[in-house]
Amino acid sequence: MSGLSPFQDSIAARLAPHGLHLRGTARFRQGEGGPRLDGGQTARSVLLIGHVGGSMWPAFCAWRAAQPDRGGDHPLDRWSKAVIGAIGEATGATAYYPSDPPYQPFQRWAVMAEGLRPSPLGILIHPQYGLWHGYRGALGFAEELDEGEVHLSAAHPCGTCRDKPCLTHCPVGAVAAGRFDVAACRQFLAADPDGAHCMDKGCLARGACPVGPEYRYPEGQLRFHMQALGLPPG
Ligand code: B12
Ligand code: SF4
Ligand code: SF4
Repeated sequence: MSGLSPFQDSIAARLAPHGLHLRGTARFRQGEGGPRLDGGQTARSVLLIGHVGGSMWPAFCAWRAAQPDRGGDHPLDRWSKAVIGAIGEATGATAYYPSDPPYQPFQRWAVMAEGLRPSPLGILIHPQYGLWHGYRGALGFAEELDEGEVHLSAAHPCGTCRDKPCLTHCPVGAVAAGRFDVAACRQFLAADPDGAHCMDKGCLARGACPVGPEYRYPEGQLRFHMQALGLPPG
């Protein structure tokens, strides 16, 4: 992103040592459904924060190794809150996190802020990073902040992807356009504890996508996300 205000640049600079990126700014007009701020007002701007490829993995692993309990049951959420929460406090923003219920519409915000579109798998595809990116938090402000330049004039990659290998590589057919059979996926993951398939190598459907191979997550990160997906609901 560029064309940012010095304020947004300063937030990007505080995120950089943690391998996190300022992904974009979603702006809301009055009455347009921005999230609620801690003070009770409605946010006019939401800064979206995320990782691209394995960008946050070294900082997260270093933090985790230094925690007596290795970060507890949800270490990535805890790390995200430590990093983004501190920036929120310093800037007077309200912080939101993707895994905190009630779920905030992170994907809708990403569509607004980055112009992304959904892949057949449901997750948003980025023309450069492919399916290898995600969101770690967001900061809400009462002010209208600059939108910055959204560099997404590139065509939606799925529109020109003829064979759509993401739809044919799941060993149990858990993914189809517009549908994700989470029970079938979890059953398969649970029956594959030695990690011969997805647990070790990452979701085969996601891995079949040819966009952004250089952003593919490192092995440790792939395993970490798969273990989280394999947990029973609750
Ligand atoms: C609940 C949840 C799940 C559930 C159920 C997902 C589902 N399909 O219903 C489970 C546990 C199964 C799951 C799995 C995964 N998830 Co998930 N999940 C969420 C979570 C926490 C809430 C989603 C939600 O209900 N939002 C509330 C609604 C109101 O928000 P919204 O933005 O408006 O939601 C829109 C989209 O979700 C979209 N949508 C939802 N489902 C589908 C399905 C299709 C086919 C399409 C086209 C659109 C679509 O329509 C909604 C309405 O506009 C979000 C984080 C968040 N807060 O958004 C992550 C999130 C969506 N998940 C994410 C990811 C990466 C995954 C996994 C790949 C995880 C992994 N371990 O690798 C898998 C695979 C998902 C898949 N193939 O669909 C990322 C997506 C990033 C991206 N690039 O888009 C998010 C944003 C989390 C993050 N930290 O970045 N997830
Ligand atoms: S394999 Fe093709 S259709 Fe599937 S997510 Fe990648 S670009 Fe889109
Ligand atoms: S993790 Fe494996 S079983 Fe689950 S959707 Fe991906 S390819 Fe299918």
